Amino acid sequence: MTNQTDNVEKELERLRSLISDYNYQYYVLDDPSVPDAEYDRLYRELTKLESQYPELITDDSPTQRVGAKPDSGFEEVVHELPMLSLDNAMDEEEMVSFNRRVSERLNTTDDIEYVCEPKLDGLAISLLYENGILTRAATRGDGMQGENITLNARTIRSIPLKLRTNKPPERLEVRGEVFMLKSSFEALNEEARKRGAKLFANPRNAAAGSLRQLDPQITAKRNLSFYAYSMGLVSDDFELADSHYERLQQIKTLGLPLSAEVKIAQGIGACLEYYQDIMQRRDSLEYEIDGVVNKVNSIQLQERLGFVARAPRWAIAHKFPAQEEMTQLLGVDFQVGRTGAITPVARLEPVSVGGVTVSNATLHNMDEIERLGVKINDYVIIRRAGDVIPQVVSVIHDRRPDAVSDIRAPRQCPVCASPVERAEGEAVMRCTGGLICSSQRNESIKHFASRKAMDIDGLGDKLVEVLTQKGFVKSVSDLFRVNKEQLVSLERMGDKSAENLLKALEASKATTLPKFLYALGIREVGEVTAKNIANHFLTIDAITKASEEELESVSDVGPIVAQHVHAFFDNDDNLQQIQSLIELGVHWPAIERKSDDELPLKGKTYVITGSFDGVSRTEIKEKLEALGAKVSGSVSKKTTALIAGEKAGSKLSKAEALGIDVLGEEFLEELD
Ligand code: 5U1
Repeated sequence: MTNQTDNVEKELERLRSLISDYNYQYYVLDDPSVPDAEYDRLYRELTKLESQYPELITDDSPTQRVGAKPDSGFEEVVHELPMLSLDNAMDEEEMVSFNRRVSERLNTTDDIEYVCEPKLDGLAISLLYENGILTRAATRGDGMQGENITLNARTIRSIPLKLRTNKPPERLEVRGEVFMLKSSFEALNEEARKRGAKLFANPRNAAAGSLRQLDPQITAKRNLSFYAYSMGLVSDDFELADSHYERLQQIKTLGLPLSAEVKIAQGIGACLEYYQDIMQRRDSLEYEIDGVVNKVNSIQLQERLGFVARAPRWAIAHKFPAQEEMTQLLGVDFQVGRTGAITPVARLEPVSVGGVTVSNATLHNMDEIERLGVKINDYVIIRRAGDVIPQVVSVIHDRRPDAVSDIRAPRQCPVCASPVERAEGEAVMRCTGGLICSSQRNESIKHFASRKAMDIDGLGDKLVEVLTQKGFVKSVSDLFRVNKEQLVSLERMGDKSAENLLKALEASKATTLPKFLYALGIREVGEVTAKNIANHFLTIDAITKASEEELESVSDVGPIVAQHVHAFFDNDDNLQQIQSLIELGVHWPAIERKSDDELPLKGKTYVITGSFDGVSRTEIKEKLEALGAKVSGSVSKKTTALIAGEKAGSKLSKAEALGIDVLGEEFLEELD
């Protein structure tokens, strides 16, 4: 080997090792030590050097995650040790019976030590490392035989291609779950919705669909995640720990990620507490879970307990109440939104889903109806997860009644009878009535009054409906023209409430340009885009006069958004409304031009956890970023502060342990 090649190899090794360390800190320790930009810089450096010396590229290099599409489908893989399934406990009583059976078999009255883990709603896979290198990944399949998905598993960034040890075992099989973060799922569906493409019903289906792609390039784009939960085959040269918990720590030391929620519980009482606690925090977790897995911790006791059929006697899945239920589709209503978008909404035979009665669910658009193949009177599966609007996820074709009827797209707006149009390549139907359409008008007024827009305290959706029905309000500017006499004439509106509403209307006139712009309800202009446009042009006058080209120079504004903004201000009625609002007293302070360095949160790093009233974590992130801050996924010494909402979990404990400032919802108001 020449001296130069020797040096290049050393440099390649240095870069790969640094990238591997950063990956480990990010995915396994959940504690990144370098900013993304530094990671990207090293990655680019490695790619460049490898392109100059292709003969020195190794299969375990981080640049080699995405390979070429194989010629044929997935090969079969026989699991040397079957991949077991888990028995389920559907309620506390069944959990108590499970614990009793364990105690009786072990002939003990002492508390059993369990390990509690979240039951991730994903797909079980097996990863085989031979001499430290990932050589094969396989799906669980039927437990005996799965499919070889190595090329796809290699694209998952949290799965190391090489174990972090100098003395790797000859063979080590790690088992765990591939899943999709809720945020990745939402982004994937949002992008599909924009393209009018098929939506995934839930993160699990999205993960399954992504893992079973024949082209690894597609899987690579899907942002899948992995958490390990056990070992399978292990060669004799590896010294296994005596407890499940310690074995998980061994897996972690080797570079594979675990859920941060894995805990030891002494006795069944502690298992049930863990279950209740994590169920409470379920919506604020970054991934979907459908229960808790409880495992006897001691391996010796596990061995004494053994198996029945294909499930271990030492483990059980304590399931959460279902988020999906079956019901009948009674009819479909078409709702018209503020921008004219017409959404089919399923009217359902009311059904309780996880304790909440659901009688409506979204069907998104006509493409989705076609994809589902759903007809009126069909039995359907509906799903309710977190705060998201319930949705119809599938049809039970086997139960189709004789009398079903097609769902027909309306040709006319169901509210104002204006023609409905559907632009080429768009999945969404729209009412062309504009502000003639009372539904569009009402929805625009509701949006204008809402908290993140003009924030008119006490003017909720119901009251807007009443004011428009009575004919007191026909446009957003009319809101500032209502008088006390009109208000007290409304049902259940006393003198005091009327005065309070008038005061709130008056107070709302003092706003900011970004909020005002957002309140106008321009298509595709959310809070962040409104802020970017306002900060770019500084005055409403400049915004109304901006060309599409000028609008496109604003960060985050592409040709479509620019077109919508331009079209909005090209409309005389809209300009008239703005003029009236200003004449009626709506005002805002002038914006001073700020360079990036002057952004108020420049140099600060925040972590967001838990849930917040009326605002998603993504929205908070976007706001912080617009003010120059960085938002990180995990708390570390470098975190400026943790912004904690309801049901904050491990991130809050970590911030407290590190003495990091914890800020509440009030902080978000300061950002406005
Ligand atoms: N968290 C977790 N999920 N899960 C699934 N642990 C776990 N363990 C499993 C399965 C099927 O099986 C082992 C108990 C054998």
